[in-house]
Amino acid sequence: MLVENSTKRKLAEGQAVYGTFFRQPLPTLAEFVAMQGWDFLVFDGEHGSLEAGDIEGLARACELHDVTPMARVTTNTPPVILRFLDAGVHGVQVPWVNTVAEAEAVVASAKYPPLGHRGLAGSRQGGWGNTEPLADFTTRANCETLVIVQIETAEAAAAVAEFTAVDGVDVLFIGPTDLSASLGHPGNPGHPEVQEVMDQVAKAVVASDKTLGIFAGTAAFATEWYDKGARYFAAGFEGIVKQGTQSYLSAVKGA
Ligand code: 3PY
Ligand code: MG
Repeated sequence: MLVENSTKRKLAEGQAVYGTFFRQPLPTLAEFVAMQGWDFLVFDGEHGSLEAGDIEGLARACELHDVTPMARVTTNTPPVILRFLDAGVHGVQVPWVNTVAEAEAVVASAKYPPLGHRGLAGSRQGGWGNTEPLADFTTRANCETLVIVQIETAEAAAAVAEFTAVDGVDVLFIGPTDLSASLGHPGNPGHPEVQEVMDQVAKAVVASDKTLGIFAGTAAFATEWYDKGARYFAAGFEGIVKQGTQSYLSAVKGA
């Protein structure tokens, strides 16, 4: 149930927030992960097999520990965004948003009138109308829902200044991996040309009233991008497990 979006509040207070993508349909594991101190988990429908039906238990696991449940949806279409939100996530992260019109479409799908045209019904996100009238919930949801668009193509990066003017978008999130492919260096986000485009995107976003987000698989990368102004960081769960495992095993077995 969406009462307060603690990640959105922390961002408004100027805090940095850290989360991890999660793509297993396993609420108990999500609960364990939520207890590790993350600010949010992003349930990944894009690079994972999670469906809206998996979200209810996963979101509940987060809510037990005041961790914000988010979803990365498969596609930028109203019914898809609606089903993930209704199931109980507190915000959506939408991949492959390449034009301003597509960014506006994300907002339209994620917000109720008068800000958008999200379909309205009693849903898990709104407590099925048990705790407040639906009319009040629509106002709350319009304030609390976190809207994130991913900038991960050359086309999107070139349009970043226009993206920063789209009302209702909270975070512009750089996807370094897809961006590397789009710029002709697939799998090499460290390539100077990719870095240069990422830096241009960062400057435009930091100069605006939007939050800069980025995929940050390591603490070192997150720290580097904190210094560039990013405040919303999402890691990959498998990468985090790998780093913890390798750190343990190299300590006990030697490098
Ligand atoms: C990318 O790097 O392409 C991403 O989508 C990261 O989440
Ligand atoms: Mg991507």
